[in-house]
Amino acid sequence: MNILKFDFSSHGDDRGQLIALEGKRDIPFDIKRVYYIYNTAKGVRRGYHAHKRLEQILICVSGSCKILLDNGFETEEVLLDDPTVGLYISNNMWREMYDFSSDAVLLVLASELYDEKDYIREYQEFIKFIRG
Ligand code: T46
Repeated sequence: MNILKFDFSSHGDDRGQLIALEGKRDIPFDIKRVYYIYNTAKGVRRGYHAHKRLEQILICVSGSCKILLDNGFETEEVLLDDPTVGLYISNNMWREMYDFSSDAVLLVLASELYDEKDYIREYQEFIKFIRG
């Protein structure tokens, strides 16, 4: 599977690091929504859905977690453990997030406002949607 990751440049000095992300410059879409996942209990696995339209960038800004990507034909596991790296997730991609470290903060930049109708939450429905 073709995994698209973005390497963000960090403005570092003796005070520490700062990363700024601008829609359509540092990432390929306008940012309409930001959310973050934190305080994830040990052993939790979440996600289990795909989106019909939504595109997102996932950045583990603290700690680490793993992402399973499934395009309906192939799967790939991606480790996110670096705040300078963003994982692009296109529409029509099943995702699961797991192995969160206790300090993990998963920041998500989204191309659309929240819309429950955009979710495909049943795996078999996803496979039908992809394969026609
Ligand atoms: C995704 C992965 C990476 C809202 O009210 N607004 C929002 O913008 C979001 C994202 C969620 N919610 C509500 C809906 C649920 O009642 O927050 C609750 C938890 O959402 P969900 O169970 O969908 O969380 P995850 O971790 O399974 O999935 C989330 C995103 O929903 C999803 O788009 O790609 O993170």
